[in-house]
Amino acid sequence: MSWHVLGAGSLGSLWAARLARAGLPVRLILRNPQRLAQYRKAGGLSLIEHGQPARYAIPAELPDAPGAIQRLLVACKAYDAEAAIAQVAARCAPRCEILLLQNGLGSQQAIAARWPQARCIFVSSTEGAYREDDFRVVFAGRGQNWLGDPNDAVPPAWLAELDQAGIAQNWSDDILARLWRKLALNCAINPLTVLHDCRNGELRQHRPQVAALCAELGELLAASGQAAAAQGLESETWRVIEATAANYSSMHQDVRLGRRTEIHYLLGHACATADALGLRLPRLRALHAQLRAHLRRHGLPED
Ligand code: NAD
Ligand code: KPL
Repeated sequence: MSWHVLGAGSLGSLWAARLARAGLPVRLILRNPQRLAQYRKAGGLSLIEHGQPARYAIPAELPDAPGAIQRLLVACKAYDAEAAIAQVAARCAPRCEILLLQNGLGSQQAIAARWPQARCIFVSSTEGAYREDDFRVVFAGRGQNWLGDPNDAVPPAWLAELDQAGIAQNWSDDILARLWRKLALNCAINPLTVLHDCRNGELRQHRPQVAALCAELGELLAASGQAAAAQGLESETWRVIEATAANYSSMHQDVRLGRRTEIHYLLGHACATADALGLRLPRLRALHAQLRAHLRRHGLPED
């Protein structure tokens, strides 16, 4: 059974290259004929590991190509994922499996609700990759991929293919807790690095602000039925800040490069959930408003 990879950006290329390297059947789905022509000209996907590039001539096709899709890995940004799946939905087999690599929360639930016949598997990844150029991706940080299905605890048999491909994986019986925890960490760190225009480690100078946000995020997690994900949130936030002290957060990098952020699926999702639960959380809401104003001033979408 083929892996169809929708979105040949950083993470999509990282997954596709490793699957192909292990001899597993993979096909890339590119968004339009121009991208397909550029890909063919590049001669395949290049993955750079430890400074060494290797090229993989993975077959690529357009969304409306013939052939049923049984297993779809969606590696678009959260704001593009649903529309991208809609372009291939007619090709999806009745019990198609859709792996969703998006950060934050909200896009996964919208997709699962729109295609209830598919099995949607949510993925929380701590791996790091970035695009050096079109179809040239650097594997920048080893990590873990947590996979889970909120509606079905039985792991799929093909997890063994990920092991075969050297893709670090763990099946989670509570993937929503993992995604909520990562969302909370991202909400406590990323917006402040944008507003203070600083590296993660420089948040040490804003300790009370980080602490106050962690307290409200903990309250939100507990009220959302994620009490376990709320445990020790502030100490883990500081651990992550120390471990990534020299780095700029992904949101900081997006803003600096003039790219749309995933704010809607991070702080936006946190504030929308707080609204639905009738929670006040004034610091989180103020942070959301400040970040939106900052994005507006930089000519970037506010959601
Ligand atoms: P990216 O921008 O590098 O790649 C997204 C790709 O999707 C782009 O190539 C884009 O052209 C493509 N795309 C968008 N719409 C499409 C469509 N309709 N049809 C086909 N292709 C389409 O993004 P990324 O960094 O790989 O991130 C993907 C997701 O993974 C995000 O939610 C991100 O937060 C998450 N994530 C990324 C990393 C990382 O290190 N890059 C780590 C953890 C999580
Ligand atoms: O995931 C991150 C990001 O930059 O998006 C970390 C390093 C955890 C900071 O929130």
